[in-house]
Amino acid sequence: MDPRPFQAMRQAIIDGDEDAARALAAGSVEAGIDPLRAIDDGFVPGLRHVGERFGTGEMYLPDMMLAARAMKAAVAVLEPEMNRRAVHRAILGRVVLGTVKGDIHEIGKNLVGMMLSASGFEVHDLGIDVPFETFVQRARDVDADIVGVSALLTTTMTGQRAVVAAVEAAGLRPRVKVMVGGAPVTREWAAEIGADGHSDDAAGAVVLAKRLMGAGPGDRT
Ligand code: B1M
Repeated sequence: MDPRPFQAMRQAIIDGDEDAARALAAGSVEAGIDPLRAIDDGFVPGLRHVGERFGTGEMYLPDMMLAARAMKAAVAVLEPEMNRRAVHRAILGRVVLGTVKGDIHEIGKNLVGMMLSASGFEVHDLGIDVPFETFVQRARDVDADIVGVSALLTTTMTGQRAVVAAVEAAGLRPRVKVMVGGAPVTREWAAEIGADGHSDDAAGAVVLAKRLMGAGPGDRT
């Protein structure tokens, strides 16, 4: 496939160009490009580039904010197409999902939520900066099967341990499974905190969630 649209998507995110990102997303839908492919091969590499440059001091917080805004604009255009392509009948399970307390990164968590919904899960998205008790409270309220906890900072990853402990203390485990994810999260970390599994990306999160529901192979931490 012609790599140019993907390069343009990447560049739109690096430039923090919301209008271009939106237009490229719409163009990709018109061209019949799989929205997931547009996200993974086009837009996300742009975010990654900005993150790396931020890490080395070559780009700054406002650059990251603009890139994130452009990314969200693109995803908003792609989401209906993702849902349109979704093929599912029955509800596979209920997932309570959120980004842990102290952490406001939401793009990856939102993608995970979208993919889970598109795959047949009922997703209750608690948003960002979610207190540990809120995960437990909502899991009880909706009779969740899975609690999903995202963390993007090494400083907030510890919050995932607190959520596992809170779910445990509330007597919801082992029926309610806890899955964790986010850029710094590893298999070793998930095992250390007693989570039921982790995934490196949104597609893997779906495989894992299905496995936790007893419906697929998944990746076991
Ligand atoms: Co932030 N930030 N940021 N940031 N930011 C990172 C994470 C960082 C790695 C950049 C860097 O330094 N290179 C760095 C963390 C360093 C560290 O802890 N080791 C960092 C920092 C330092 C910060 C601030 C502290 C900066 C500051 O203020 N000085 C600050 C913290 C704010 C806070 O949370 N309290 C901050 C702020 C921000 C913005 C607000 C500007 C913005 C977020 C906007 C938003 O979300 N609305 C932002 C962004 C955009 C990034 C980068 C550039 C991109 C993150 C992203 O959206 N990636 C990021 C650099 C990077 O990650 N390379 C960076 C794309 C997304 C699709 O991937 O989120 O990894 P990801 O999600 C993936 C997987 O991880 C997985 O699936 C997703 C889809 O494939 N996954 C799960 C995620 N959650 C999952 C849950 C699951 C399963 C899988 O199950 C439940």
